[in-house]
Amino acid sequence: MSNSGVTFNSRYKTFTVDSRLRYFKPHSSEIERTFAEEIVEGLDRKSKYINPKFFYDPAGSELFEEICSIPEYYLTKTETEILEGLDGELAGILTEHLKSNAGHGRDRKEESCTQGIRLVELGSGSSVKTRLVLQVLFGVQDKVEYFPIDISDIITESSERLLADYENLKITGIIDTYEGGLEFLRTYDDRQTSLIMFLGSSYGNLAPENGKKFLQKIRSSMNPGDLFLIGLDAVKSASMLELAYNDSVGATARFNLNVLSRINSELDADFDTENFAHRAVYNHDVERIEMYLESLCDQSVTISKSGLVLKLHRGERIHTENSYKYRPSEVRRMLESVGFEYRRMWTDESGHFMLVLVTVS
Ligand code: AVJ
Repeated sequence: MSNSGVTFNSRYKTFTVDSRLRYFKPHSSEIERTFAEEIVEGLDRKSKYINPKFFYDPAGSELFEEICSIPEYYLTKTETEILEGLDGELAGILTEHLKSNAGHGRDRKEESCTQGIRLVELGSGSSVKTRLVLQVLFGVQDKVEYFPIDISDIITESSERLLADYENLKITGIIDTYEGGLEFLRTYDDRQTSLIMFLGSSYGNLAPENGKKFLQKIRSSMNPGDLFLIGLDAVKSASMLELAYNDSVGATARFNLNVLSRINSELDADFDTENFAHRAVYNHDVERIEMYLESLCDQSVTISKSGLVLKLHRGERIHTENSYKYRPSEVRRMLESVGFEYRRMWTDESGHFMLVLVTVS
């Protein structure tokens, strides 16, 4: 992999692997400073928290993949099942959509409309789901350009595997936050129609006000004719939810604790993971799962690169994640309130999970 150093966007380094694969990544010092700063900000206060985006170092991403394969964690399975069932219908919508856009007289050049749709994915997710959507796209056009946006380097691995299986696929990976990646794409080019996907209920990490801001960010990064497909977990019984976040093989616990190991290695800290326990509880009032790391004793932890000595007493909790659940009736309103045009919602038979397609006109 060579660093061509080129760039139309100086925040990023470009890694060109070959004509079908390249990555953009912000200069590393920038990432590290942010991590150290955000960790102090979250821990040097009375109610302590760590942003869940920090779960996804290579080990954390692997643990998350493991979680996705556990039966109690019904989210991935259910969403995949919905995707499998909608291929014909989605292909129809995309074909229709391309036709009506071509005659719509928008800003883009006429010929570019025939280039079809590019796939932008927020979070590289499981490549099983990506493949299902790529399959639909290859059904309606010959070539596809895929832009995974992910905070973790893990996209480099899944990309190689995707390219091996799809000859007419080109991948431009953006290793950055979602906001950074969307910003990047705006300065990139806007000749193709984008299908932006945000699957797995990752949106559920955001509290309503931040979620709304984020949807606005997505909305404003889109051009007329672009599509947005979002996967959301539905409100359901507390027992089913709590089981999904307290799995029987302890993968979710390891995933939660791994963020401390990550802080240890990247910020020179001395967390002893044995001194913490994983907790996941459903909060009925705000309809979300809350995850914590609970201190099992009075202890003091040094985080050198953050310049912080952290004191925790027994039973004190660090809040590591919120995972909001949604009611079908509120989803449409939520999306329309930021200016999306609602197209279609798909759910599984039990209504455990939702996929929603919206557009921008
Ligand atoms: C990736 C944010 C959707 O909230 O269900 C899984 C992360 N945390 N198990 C979720 C997660 C614990 C997951 N999201």
